[in-house]
Amino acid sequence: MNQKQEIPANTILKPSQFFKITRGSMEGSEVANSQRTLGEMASYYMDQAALQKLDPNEIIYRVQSHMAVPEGSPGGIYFGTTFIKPGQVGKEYFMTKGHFHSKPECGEYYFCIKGTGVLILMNRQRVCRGEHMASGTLHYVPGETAHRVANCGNEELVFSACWPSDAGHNYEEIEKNGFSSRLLEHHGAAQLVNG
Ligand code: S6P
Ligand code: ZN
Repeated sequence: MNQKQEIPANTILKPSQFFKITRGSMEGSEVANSQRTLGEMASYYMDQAALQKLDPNEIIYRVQSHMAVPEGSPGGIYFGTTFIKPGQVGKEYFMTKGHFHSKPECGEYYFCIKGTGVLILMNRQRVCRGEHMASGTLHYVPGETAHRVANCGNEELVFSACWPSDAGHNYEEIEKNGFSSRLLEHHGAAQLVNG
């Protein structure tokens, strides 16, 4: 949490937080870091035999975020960058867990810094669609829509996001029921496939 000191009128402050536009990385005392290993996401992948052959300690993605107000505060917005490694579990590309928002009507912006991937969106009727991500693509995630990103390229996929500070994360629903489609490699190309 940020303890903001009172700033005298007309002060022009030096910037204290940084966003490296070409890399997507964030720097500053208020930047928080988190990561997800393959082991933590074991149940999310389809091919459990392929999963057993991989290192459960491998970090699949990491997230940097700047949350200027306490989590859950109405009216604020958060900013973050996600870095997903390239790779597959069998035919399934490395991906984020994915979630609905706890306040389900909250939307979110995603924009891609580098790499290639697919933003997978699933509505409340469990119908999925995908949007290609590449450097410069901008994506609006509507409310009531689960969102997950899979990296189908050969390099790290980096994207940034902006979301309401009271959106929250409902991971339980995806943990329990998954997405209705998966991003799988088929003859070298990425395809969204039911299942
Ligand atoms: C937050 C936003 C992203 C994700 C991040 C990791 O609302 O959608 O910052 O948190 O991409 O994905 P996940 O599904 O593990 O939170
Ligand atoms: Zn979100």
